[in-house]
Amino acid sequence: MHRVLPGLSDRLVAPVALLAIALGLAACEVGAPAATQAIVPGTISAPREVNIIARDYTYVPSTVDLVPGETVLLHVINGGLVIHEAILGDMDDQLAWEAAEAATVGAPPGPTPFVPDPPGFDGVRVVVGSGQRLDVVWTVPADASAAASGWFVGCHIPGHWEKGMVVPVRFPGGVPSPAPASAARSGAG
Ligand SMILES: [Cu+2]
Repeated sequence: MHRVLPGLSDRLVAPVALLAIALGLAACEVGAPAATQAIVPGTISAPREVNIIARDYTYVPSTVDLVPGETVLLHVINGGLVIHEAILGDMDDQLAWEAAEAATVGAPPGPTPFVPDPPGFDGVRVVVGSGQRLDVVWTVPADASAAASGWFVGCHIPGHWEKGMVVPVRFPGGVPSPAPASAARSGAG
């Protein structure tokens, strides 16, 4: 479940803009992701803030850390020039959304047509226009790390997944989910 918090937007735009710039600069550096501090899992009364910045056509950060069962306050920011979305879910969810949104190809310009959640979807979907930011409170499913295919943040606006607009989710103590191509091979388990 999730809810949108439009009231926070004005106060936090400046700090988030600075963060976006900082993250954008960091993304230009070559090498492995920097070690991160231990995560204090968020709770319903004190959600942990998580920034996801969409660009044309990828995300910052390049790996999103989540703790199963924690409640997070997602700040999804679109720093790109076209509409994007952040769908957090396992690979089955990603492929279901890819199929569902393929039906919107050829729609007239304007807001993305309504697409219902695919059956069994327990992730979250946040659609953000260029320059827009949405804040969403969402609880990570407690069994998320059990998904054999791994979890990802992906965009299924038609054509964007093909451009590689997907980054892995990493759960504590684990390694990032394998890239989609290799995820398809590691079905055992
Ligand atoms: Cu996109």
